[in-house]
Amino acid sequence: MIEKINSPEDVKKLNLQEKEQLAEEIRKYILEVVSENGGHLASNLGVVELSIALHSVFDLPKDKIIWDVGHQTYVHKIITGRREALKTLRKLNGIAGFPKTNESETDCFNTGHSSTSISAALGMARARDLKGEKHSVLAVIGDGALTGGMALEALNDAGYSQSKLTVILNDNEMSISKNIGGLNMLLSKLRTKKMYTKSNVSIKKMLNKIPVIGKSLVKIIRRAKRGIKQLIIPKMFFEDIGFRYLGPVDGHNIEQLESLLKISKQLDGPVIIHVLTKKGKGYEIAEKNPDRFHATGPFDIKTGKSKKEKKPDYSKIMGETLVELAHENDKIVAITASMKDGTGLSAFAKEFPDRFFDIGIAEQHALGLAAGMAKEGMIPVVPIYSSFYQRAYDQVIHDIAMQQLPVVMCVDRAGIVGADGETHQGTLDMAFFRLVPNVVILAPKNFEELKEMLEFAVTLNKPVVIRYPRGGEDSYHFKMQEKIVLGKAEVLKEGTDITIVAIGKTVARAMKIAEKLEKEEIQAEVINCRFLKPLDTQTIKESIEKTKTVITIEDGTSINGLGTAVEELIIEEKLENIDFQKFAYPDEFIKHGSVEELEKIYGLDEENILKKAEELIRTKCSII
Ligand SMILES: Cc1ncc(C[n+]2csc(CCOP(=O)(O)OP(=O)(O)O)c2C)c(N)n1
Repeated sequence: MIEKINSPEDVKKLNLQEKEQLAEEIRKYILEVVSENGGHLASNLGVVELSIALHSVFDLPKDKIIWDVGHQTYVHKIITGRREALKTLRKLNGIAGFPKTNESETDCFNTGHSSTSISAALGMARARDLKGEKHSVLAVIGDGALTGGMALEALNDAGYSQSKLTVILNDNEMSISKNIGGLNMLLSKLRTKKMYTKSNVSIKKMLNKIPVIGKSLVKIIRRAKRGIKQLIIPKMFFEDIGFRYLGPVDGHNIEQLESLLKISKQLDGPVIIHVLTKKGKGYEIAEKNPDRFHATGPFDIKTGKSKKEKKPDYSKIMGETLVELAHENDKIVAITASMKDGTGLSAFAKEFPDRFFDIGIAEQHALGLAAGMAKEGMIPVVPIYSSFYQRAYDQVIHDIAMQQLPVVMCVDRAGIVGADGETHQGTLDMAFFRLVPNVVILAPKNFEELKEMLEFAVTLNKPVVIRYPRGGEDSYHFKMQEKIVLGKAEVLKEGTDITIVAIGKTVARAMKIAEKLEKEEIQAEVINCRFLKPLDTQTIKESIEKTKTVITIEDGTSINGLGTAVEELIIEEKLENIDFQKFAYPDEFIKHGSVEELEKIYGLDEENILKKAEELIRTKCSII
């Protein structure tokens, strides 16, 4: 069946039984691809029937479907002509793990970060109305993503607007871990309502409730069985804020789903369809461990075991260190925006349940909450992925930095993250944090330094950022480790020919390059910057004055990072006749691919930097 599906039209032609068979085949195929390439498994297995039903009822690209987060679009990609391409999922030059408007006209809006879909859908609905067009606009949003402030802001506006749009609430009771919060309590009440079935809709009540009735709706209702008793529209929350609530409906029953989708198509005004799904559906191992299979690397289908050996990573080291520090200091609390496992906080949550707060996918609130707790004497540690810190920028500025509150902002997944691509690359954080007054910015060269930086940060009594990358430390063995002193860099190797200033994970690369240069009798001085802010201008200046040649290496954008800081220093200190080269990512969004591939493409690999450093020295010598 799946081999015959090259477009949504092919799905529309199938009868119910064939669609059910297709669902099973799609599941098997996704399992095969994700077990090879890695990716978001459980969420995709949960939306197979929903995606088939959506493509059966709506016509893309005329109708618009915006997928919140967008990690659950593999089924949609298969149906919309990308079945074979899915084998290249998340690979360099392959298809992306998220919707991309440049990949297909059926991907109408790029997503990757949570809780944006209802705003964008309402925007499209309003534009449609202003242009006098007639088509459907839908947002598919998970119960996790609904905890994000932006989704709630959009619901508030959409309910009041009375614009025609449909919100599909894909409720699987899970964010990455178990979903939490007051809204989850509301949803669990709604879940216990009698499920929608085609046959329990009362025609009479339906006709009274629905303001606009299209001919096709009348047909659907005529087809509904006799003896229909109940229309399930609980008068709760969603109805009160202006939505028509339909459901709950079994998200694995294509017939029921199509029936409700067709009804929503006929309704004017905002509609919310409450769809109940099971994360990981159809693959028992994922059904039992939906959090582990939310996003996974390659794994063995039979056992579910990861194909790669699990090594310690920066997140784990941060989490373990925090547990140790929290034993000594009862003021330390940890806050996560729905990323307990990803940020290494699971152990902390177990050890200190009263000092651990999972606050939903709500980075802004996480930082606001941290500010409040810090004001009252606590020391909040808030690990959030670099690209999600973008959400909370004003909270960093307005709530934390301006009041100089001692919040420790751990920026996880800083730098290039790889396969998740442009929405998830953490290349901007150094640039945007550096702009903020009062904030101290650190980056460790290895695990040991991360531990010491965290220990330093929780006693500093200032807003602190510690950024560290995804994955493990470099295999380079550092022979020394100086104590962390505010604003002091660490000179790891002395030299007279070239200064290499590096930060975070790039320090190991700088050392390897310096050792190779040494073999050519070029003496490099390597400075582990440690603090992007306050920068150790004294140490860097003295080194540049000595070598007259400097390169900077950083895993962030070339704008307003380490390179910019050193450039400013050269100008401000009026250092003359300096050869300077910056190694950083360009001013663009970096697509998906492995970290190694992307580093090579953008010239941050050891080989390229070494070559460029040699060229710099050679030109300098030839001039002399
Ligand atoms: C702003 C932001 N913060 C965190 C994440 C990481 N994240 C990706 S999916 C997800 C959980 C989404 O849960 P839900 O919306 O219920 O979808 P499900 O995976 O359960 O289908 C989270 C926290 C993100 N994508 N964006």
